[in-house]
Amino acid sequence: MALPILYSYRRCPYAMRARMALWAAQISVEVREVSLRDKPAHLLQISPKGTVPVLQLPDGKVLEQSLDIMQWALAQSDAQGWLNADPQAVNHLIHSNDGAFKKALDRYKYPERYPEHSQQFYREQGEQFLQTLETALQQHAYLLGGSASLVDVAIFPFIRQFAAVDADWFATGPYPQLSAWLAGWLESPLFVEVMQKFPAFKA
Ligand SMILES: N[C@@H](CCC(=O)N[C@@H](CS)C(=O)NCC(=O)O)C(=O)O
Repeated sequence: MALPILYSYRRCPYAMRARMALWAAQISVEVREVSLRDKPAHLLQISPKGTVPVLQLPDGKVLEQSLDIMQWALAQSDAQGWLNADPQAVNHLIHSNDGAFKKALDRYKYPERYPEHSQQFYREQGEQFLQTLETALQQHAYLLGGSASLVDVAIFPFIRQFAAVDADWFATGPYPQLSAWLAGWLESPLFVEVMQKFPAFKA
């Protein structure tokens, strides 16, 4: 039987969250690792917006948002209970992550592209979200309680990027719980598995 096709890019945080959910649900997919500079015609045909991840199901249905792919995968199988979290709280945190935090992250990573402000300014903007997460993690081991949920998986790839801009600063900063939470995800067998290198897709 044909497998779902996943257009992915290894280092993309949106693609990471989608792969994490697909792997956690033990759904086999054909991974098509793309070059963002040379997107395959089939990807653009099924999803003209041209972002990854995109999942095409065997019946032809196309999921072109990472969160939709996560939700779909976990609806098939959710052995770890990642969907057992208050949907409103989930949406609120993911909205903050994908919105204001991602914007600050892009500017902190590439300050030369956004010369209106200093890198320090952009870092401080991102830190508002880091502080929210740190406070949550002081209360419980995961963002919304004592066990992991969709929201942890959806957010940690972005915190990974933020932390990596200046690893010394992050490691020694006022975010000990967040650092430990991030380290836990980075060391998890699931993350290691989804970060394996896939051969570049050739149409
Ligand atoms: N809202 C989308 C965002 C996906 C996204 O922006 N992916 C980036 C890579 S990390 C992308 O494909 N950018 C298009 C490009 O760089 O040409 C989702 O959640 O899937």
